[in-house]
Amino acid sequence: MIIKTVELETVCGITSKLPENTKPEFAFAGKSNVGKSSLINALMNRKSYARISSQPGKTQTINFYNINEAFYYVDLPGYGYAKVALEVKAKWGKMIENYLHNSPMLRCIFLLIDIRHEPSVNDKTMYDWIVQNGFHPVIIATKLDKIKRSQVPKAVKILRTGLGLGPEELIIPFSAETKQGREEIWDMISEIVNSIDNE
Ligand SMILES: Nc1nc2c(ncn2[C@@H]2O[C@H](COP(=O)(O)OP(=O)(O)OP(=O)(O)O)[C@@H](O)[C@H]2O)c(=O)[nH]1
Ligand SMILES: [Mg+2]
Repeated sequence: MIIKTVELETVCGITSKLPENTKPEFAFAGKSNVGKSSLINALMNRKSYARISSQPGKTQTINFYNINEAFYYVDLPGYGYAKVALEVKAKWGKMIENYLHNSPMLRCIFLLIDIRHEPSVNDKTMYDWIVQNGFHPVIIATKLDKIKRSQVPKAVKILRTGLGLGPEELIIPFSAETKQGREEIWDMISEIVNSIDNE
């Protein structure tokens, strides 16, 4: 995919109204620190346009990145970040739920899970929310560079079993370090954008 323009167009906090976008949206959900912002940077061909941090809890707003004036990447706040008051966590949860529920232009949700870990209770809850809202999440197994190549099939299987995925549901292993998996994700996005253009 050729990335011509990238613009952080809208930042939504807990009290902000969601934008009424007219272009397709692709959202990225997952636990805090799993690599959502890093994946978005890779998909924008930018090193650090989306702020990333080794400290979990970096992205605390819903950030809409306008790509090529054609579609949006939506960076969601990470869940499961321990150092935040329960009250704030609940508000983030509501904010994410509200977004899933009230976004007519949302076309695809990528759910990111660290390839090294079994899905957590929060991951499963997020997966269920997505499905309950009528979407089929695409699972991205992040930080692929952190495990040996020989361990990948087993790790993917653990994710599949942990989330209770069917054989037709997709898991794409990805590394923000090596960019492995990026083409596959880009292809998927292009296909959806093109199918909408041709409607
Ligand atoms: N080795 C490796 N490190 C990664 C990868 N992706 C992200 N990281 C690192 O993981 C940390 C968290 O990455 P972020 O992209 O900020 O994670 P996030 O999911 O946006 O986190 P929040 O905004 O807190 O929800 C950073 O130190 C990144 O450099 C990857 O594919 N490989
Ligand atoms: Mg982030």
